[in-house]
Amino acid sequence: MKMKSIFKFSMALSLLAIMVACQPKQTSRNLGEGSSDAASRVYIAPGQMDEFYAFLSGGFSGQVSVYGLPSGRLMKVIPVFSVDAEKGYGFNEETKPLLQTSFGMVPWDDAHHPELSQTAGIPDGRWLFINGNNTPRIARIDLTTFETAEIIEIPNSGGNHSSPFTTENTEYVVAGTRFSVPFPQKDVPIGSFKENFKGALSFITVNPETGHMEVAFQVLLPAFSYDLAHSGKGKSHGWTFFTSYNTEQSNTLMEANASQFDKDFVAAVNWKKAEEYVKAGKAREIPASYFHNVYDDKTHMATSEEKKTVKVLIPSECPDMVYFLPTPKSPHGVDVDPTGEYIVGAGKLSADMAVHSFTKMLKAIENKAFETTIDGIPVLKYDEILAGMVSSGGLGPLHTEFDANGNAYTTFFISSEVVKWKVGTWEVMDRVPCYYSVGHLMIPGGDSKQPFGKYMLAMNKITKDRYLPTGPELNQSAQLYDISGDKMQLLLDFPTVGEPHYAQAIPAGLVQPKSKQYFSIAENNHPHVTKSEADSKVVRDGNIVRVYMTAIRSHFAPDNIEGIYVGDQVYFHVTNLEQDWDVPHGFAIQSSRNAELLIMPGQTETMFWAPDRPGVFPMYCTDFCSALHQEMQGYVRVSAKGSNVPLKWWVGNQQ
Ligand code: RUQ
Ligand code: CUA
Repeated sequence: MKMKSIFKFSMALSLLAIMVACQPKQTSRNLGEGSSDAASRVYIAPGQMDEFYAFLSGGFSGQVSVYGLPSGRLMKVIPVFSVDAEKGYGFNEETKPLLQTSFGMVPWDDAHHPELSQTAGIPDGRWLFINGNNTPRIARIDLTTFETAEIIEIPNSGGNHSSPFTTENTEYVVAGTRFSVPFPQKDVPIGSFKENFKGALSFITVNPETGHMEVAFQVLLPAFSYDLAHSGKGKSHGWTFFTSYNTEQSNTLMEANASQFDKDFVAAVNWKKAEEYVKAGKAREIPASYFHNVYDDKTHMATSEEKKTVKVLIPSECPDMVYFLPTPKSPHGVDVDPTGEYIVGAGKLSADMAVHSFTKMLKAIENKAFETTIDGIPVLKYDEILAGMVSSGGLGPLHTEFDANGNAYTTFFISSEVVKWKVGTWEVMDRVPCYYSVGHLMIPGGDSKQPFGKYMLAMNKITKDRYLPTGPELNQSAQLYDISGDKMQLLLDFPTVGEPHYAQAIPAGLVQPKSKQYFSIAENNHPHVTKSEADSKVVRDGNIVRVYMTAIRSHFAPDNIEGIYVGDQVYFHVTNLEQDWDVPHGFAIQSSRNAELLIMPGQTETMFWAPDRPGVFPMYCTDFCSALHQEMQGYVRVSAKGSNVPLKWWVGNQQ
């Protein structure tokens, strides 16, 4: 490592420490004039609704939370990669398969980047995708139900961070490995990093009708760390850009060793070209093991399928498919402006931000303006592709989003601020502080062809002194700014669920009309559905007992069961017979080592119960559903193994 860069790097680190330690105390008191005006602009009167749905990732919570903007009101936490006892997600038999992976059932992940599906480059309100980092996966959430509908595992990856950024018509969502890993995964010395490790960039197709995902192909790149991505749009449609760091290819003490080179790369992948190569049979079919899990709204069940191969393209065998764009210095975010012309690489260890021109990039490719070639991938000449530099005076640029008026907004982690600058002239227009140490920011539609603008949400890593203290653990925070004028104005700040790395927002009108109110009982194809109370029953097959139960305000049928023995494996298949909005029923039984069930109207859910001692165990509805909710209860009698209490069930006097 050059002395100069060590110095710069440790300067940045100590600056960060000072900034975090000495942040000025900012309270609503010194927001000064305009603060009451700010309050009125985020105030949604009782009975009124928000203008935008905002989807914030939960980071290490593994979930997505849904907020209304501008109010900042939390409306729902959608369980995605982590089990959620509140909703029975990952505990009931129907959703367990969603969390299956090649490593078995994984009950947690680290979810970073929500990404809305797009049509013609504009968010369309159909689906929300999000990446799982630790066990590389992409999930698809259905925005009619606000539930996780599908999860696909990504093979040959470690730390799926540069994901799931969509292409213009959601042809693909992408996945890039943050941690390069042996390809294929095997037992090799860590020191053989350069020979044995690779970085896979994956392109996952999305079926335009069903949304179903499939790993179409992977592009095998050198073992760098692929950090973030964005797909081209308009003129750059057909390309996806991935940032990389650790082009030094180090495998230890990365904070210093991966910060040596002045420039790392943005990898530009021409996926239309890649498609041609796949069609022409250039892809190698490589053995792999990864899971594809799909939830079906008609059977109300998820199923899991193991996939066994993946198509891999090697750049040295596929010319003109990948280029490296030199970008200073350990870039984090890569963001493409609404026209598709400018590619902003935020070098988190560099003071100025390099903006590349797509037009110049094409010209450099045509003129073969290459600095060198790495593993068959041409490195374009930096000066030939550079559109301009943003000299912001900020430190530690991370992410950029755009408004509809040709402005860009970049977060600076170290100097803890958002800087607004003009696309094309690169001049700085405005800057506002964030409390504290902002990571991502989000403008509704701000990574699309048509930003909806109006608000900017900064998501901050450090909350110290912003809220009443809650012990050592403080929530991360989001801050909402009005960006409709020349100057940004802080309107609101609110704590978040988990650590929101990124968010997306969409006008409510694109989602709200399609929101499902209940599931049709007539169309319920669950294999263990009970469509009417008269059909409720208990069936024994050896030591497996299936309870076909119904729930309706305000009783279960059956609500009394006898003839269950210690050692039985009991499945409660509970169907909620309600056909009305907002009438879920819950189900819980004492001694179950599970969560509750929370069954939507028209849905069937299953709880597994293994009674381990004789007794009479109460069961009840956990969701306040009517004036007689408290009466929605019953009993299950459990007898010693081998006793001869007959199997019986009833509700009311039908015993
Ligand atoms: S990250 S703060 Cu997207 Cu996970 Cu940049
Ligand atoms: Cu059903 Cu409470």
